[in-house]
Amino acid sequence: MQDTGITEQQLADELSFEAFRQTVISDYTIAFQSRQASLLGRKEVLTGKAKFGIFGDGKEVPQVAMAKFFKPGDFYAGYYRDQTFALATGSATLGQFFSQLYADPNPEHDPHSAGRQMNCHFCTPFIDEHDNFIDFTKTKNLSSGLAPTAGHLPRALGLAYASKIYRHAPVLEIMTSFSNHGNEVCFCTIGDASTSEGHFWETMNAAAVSQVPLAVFVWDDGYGISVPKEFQTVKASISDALSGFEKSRGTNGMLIYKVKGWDYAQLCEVFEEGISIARKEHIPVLFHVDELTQPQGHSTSGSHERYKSPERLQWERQWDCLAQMRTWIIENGLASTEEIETLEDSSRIYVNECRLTNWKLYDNPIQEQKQKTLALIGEVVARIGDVHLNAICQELSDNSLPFRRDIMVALHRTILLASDKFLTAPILSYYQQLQEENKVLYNSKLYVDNALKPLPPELPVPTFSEDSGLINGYEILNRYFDELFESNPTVVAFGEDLGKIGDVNQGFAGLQQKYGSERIFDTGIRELTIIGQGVGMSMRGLRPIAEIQYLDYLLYGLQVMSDDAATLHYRSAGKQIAPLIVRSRGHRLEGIWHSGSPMGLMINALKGFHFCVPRSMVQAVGFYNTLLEGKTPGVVVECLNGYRLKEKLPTNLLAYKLPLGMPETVREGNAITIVSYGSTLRIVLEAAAVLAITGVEAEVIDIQTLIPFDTNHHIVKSLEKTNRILFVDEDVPGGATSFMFSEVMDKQGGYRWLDTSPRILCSQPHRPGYGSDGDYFSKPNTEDIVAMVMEMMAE
Ligand SMILES: Cc1ncc(C[n+]2csc(CCOP(=O)(O)OP(=O)(O)O)c2C)c(N)n1
Ligand SMILES: [Mg+2]
Repeated sequence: MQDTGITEQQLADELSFEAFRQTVISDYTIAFQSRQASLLGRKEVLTGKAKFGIFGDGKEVPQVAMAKFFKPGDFYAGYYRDQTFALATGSATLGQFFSQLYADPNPEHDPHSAGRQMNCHFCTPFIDEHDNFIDFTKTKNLSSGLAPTAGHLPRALGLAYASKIYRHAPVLEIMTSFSNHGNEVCFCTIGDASTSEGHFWETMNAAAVSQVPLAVFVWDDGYGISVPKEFQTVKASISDALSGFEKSRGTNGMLIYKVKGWDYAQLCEVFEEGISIARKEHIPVLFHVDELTQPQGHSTSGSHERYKSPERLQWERQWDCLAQMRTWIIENGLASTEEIETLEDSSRIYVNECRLTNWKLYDNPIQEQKQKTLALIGEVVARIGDVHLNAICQELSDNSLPFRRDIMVALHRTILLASDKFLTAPILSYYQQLQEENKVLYNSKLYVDNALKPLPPELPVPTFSEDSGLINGYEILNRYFDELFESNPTVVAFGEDLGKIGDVNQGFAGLQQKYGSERIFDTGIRELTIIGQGVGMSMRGLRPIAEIQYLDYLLYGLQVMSDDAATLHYRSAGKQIAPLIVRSRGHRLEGIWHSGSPMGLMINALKGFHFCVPRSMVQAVGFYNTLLEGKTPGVVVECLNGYRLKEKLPTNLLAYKLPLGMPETVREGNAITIVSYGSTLRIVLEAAAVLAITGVEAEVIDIQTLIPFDTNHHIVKSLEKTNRILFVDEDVPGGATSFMFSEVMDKQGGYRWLDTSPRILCSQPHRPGYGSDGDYFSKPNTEDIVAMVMEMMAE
């Protein structure tokens, strides 16, 4: 080495100082650009280019700090303030930020949601173009965000919990593209006010009990829209409120740090320590990031001057994290004021360029549609000179910021009003072309592609040997789960009383001892996070069976199923899946809260799920096999009163699969079609036997799945023969019977085959009274069915 008078140590120090300096400048640049994006974003809304905006201004500095410790393999579940984190981790670009703000439906422009989500809801691909999981260990993985506050916390628990399972279950060691020995942390963010939600507390408790690598960052800006934290959180401090959760020697619990959100150096130090412990030891950690601000207020929907005092506003200006970081950089000699100003000037230009570029990407295709539409309508006007058509043209021509819908309106009106069908033929064909295109843009990807197609009818069916004896329904499930856990290492099952005693009806009896408590385990009484746990785990390649002990308690978990799991594939425009299976038991048993059959509620809340309602445990096994073959989330409702009914044990428990959306005719007849499912189906069969004595042969159809519903229109074929139809179940009036009715009458055109008015028989509108008589007088029974059929036969 040439003698420069500088020692190697000095050189190394200088180099490392320079590297540090560069890192800080780079972080500041990202934070500054993010702020510019927020400022410009708000303007885009005010000038009408975007409908609504919610931004991460005031939260930039903790997010560049947090991003430093987010490694390939890690997962993120957060909320709408995290644009800086998304930019700093390379998960989003500024252009994409603007595309999402404009609701650009092109997935190349907004790969996070293809314009389906409000802005600042980020997501990275979890599956490839063939719907197979990617290698998660090589990428930084952002699970798709949600707008319902704290709605993502239960999923975050599951994403973190998967690390625990991957670390401890030896059978999963082969899953090397899913986990590196469970070293992945789930980073989860939440606003201070949203910690008031039960979701937060349930998740914190579950994480602290379970000891999973979950890192929760609370962005505390003192407000939830206008309501200050004094009204949100006990002692107005989430870290104080959680102090009892803190881990001490020999206990479980979590680490709790409190740190000021404008203190870049301190944030880096605290995050580094907490994350490394979470990663290594699987201890959850909470970072209470205090003293943050909201320079532009909550969203574009209002101004914070309405509820913040002048003193508070002044304080926010002074302690704005970006301003503080800037001062810190200059005071510590990391950059001069001039250097910072130069960087800021070029950043302003750059962000504005990104805005413009992505505005054009969004707007150009619509302008092209507008021009083409004007030309097409113009041709007709030139020929027939219609005043109404002229007005349509004028209106569209004057619209400088058209939406796709404005084009459709103009085309539709023209087709409707122009009398000459020959002249409007090109307009009609363009209209139909756009309809198809818009369907793909706005109505695709609710289900994983092809998953709604029923499986082919030549599927393996249950087979029985000569000596297949009759055993209890629960024993069939127990033998099935035994074989399943032996054959498929990715399956895990959990719920209340599911581990040690093997569930309240013994479906898992003895299996925890055999397959280990990493894969079959008890949880606390916390349905919301049982579901969330299933969602997060299934997103990471496991096949969780999340058990809700009784269907009546599904309501506790329904929000996560509906808002998160059911919307995931749609809202990520096909980039993510959550193929969890929710197992529960329902329909009639005893009393108000152990007899629930809220099928209508579920049908409406769970579009995006498959929903199976097997009449027996043999059928239930077939649906578990089918769901495990697919990639769509599913629910299986076993019959609560079916566990001790005797069924024949199939010899091919793992092999047979029941098709989805294919009803089965379980009794043939030509007098009337009776449609039902689940526990009520057995009562319908009893009624059919009674009716047969009177000479009325009823055809009984088990619909088997409510979603999808009778995709081949099997029911209407029966109606064509019988000309009478009755729908029976034990849901409340207006529930699943009404759904089945409308499917058959409306979608299948069943009204064409009716000789008498179609009927519905369901439960009373109240919950069932307790005991056998409570059941008899609250839900449809054999006599009710027979009486109604006789009435219909007499018409
Ligand atoms: C379940 C639910 N309730 C209400 C809202 C409306 N809302 C959106 S954000 C918000 C305030 C959230 O405040 P905080 O958690 O402190 O986050 P911040 O916006 O301050 O970062 C409210 C009430 C919602 N999105 N979801
Ligand atoms: Mg807040």
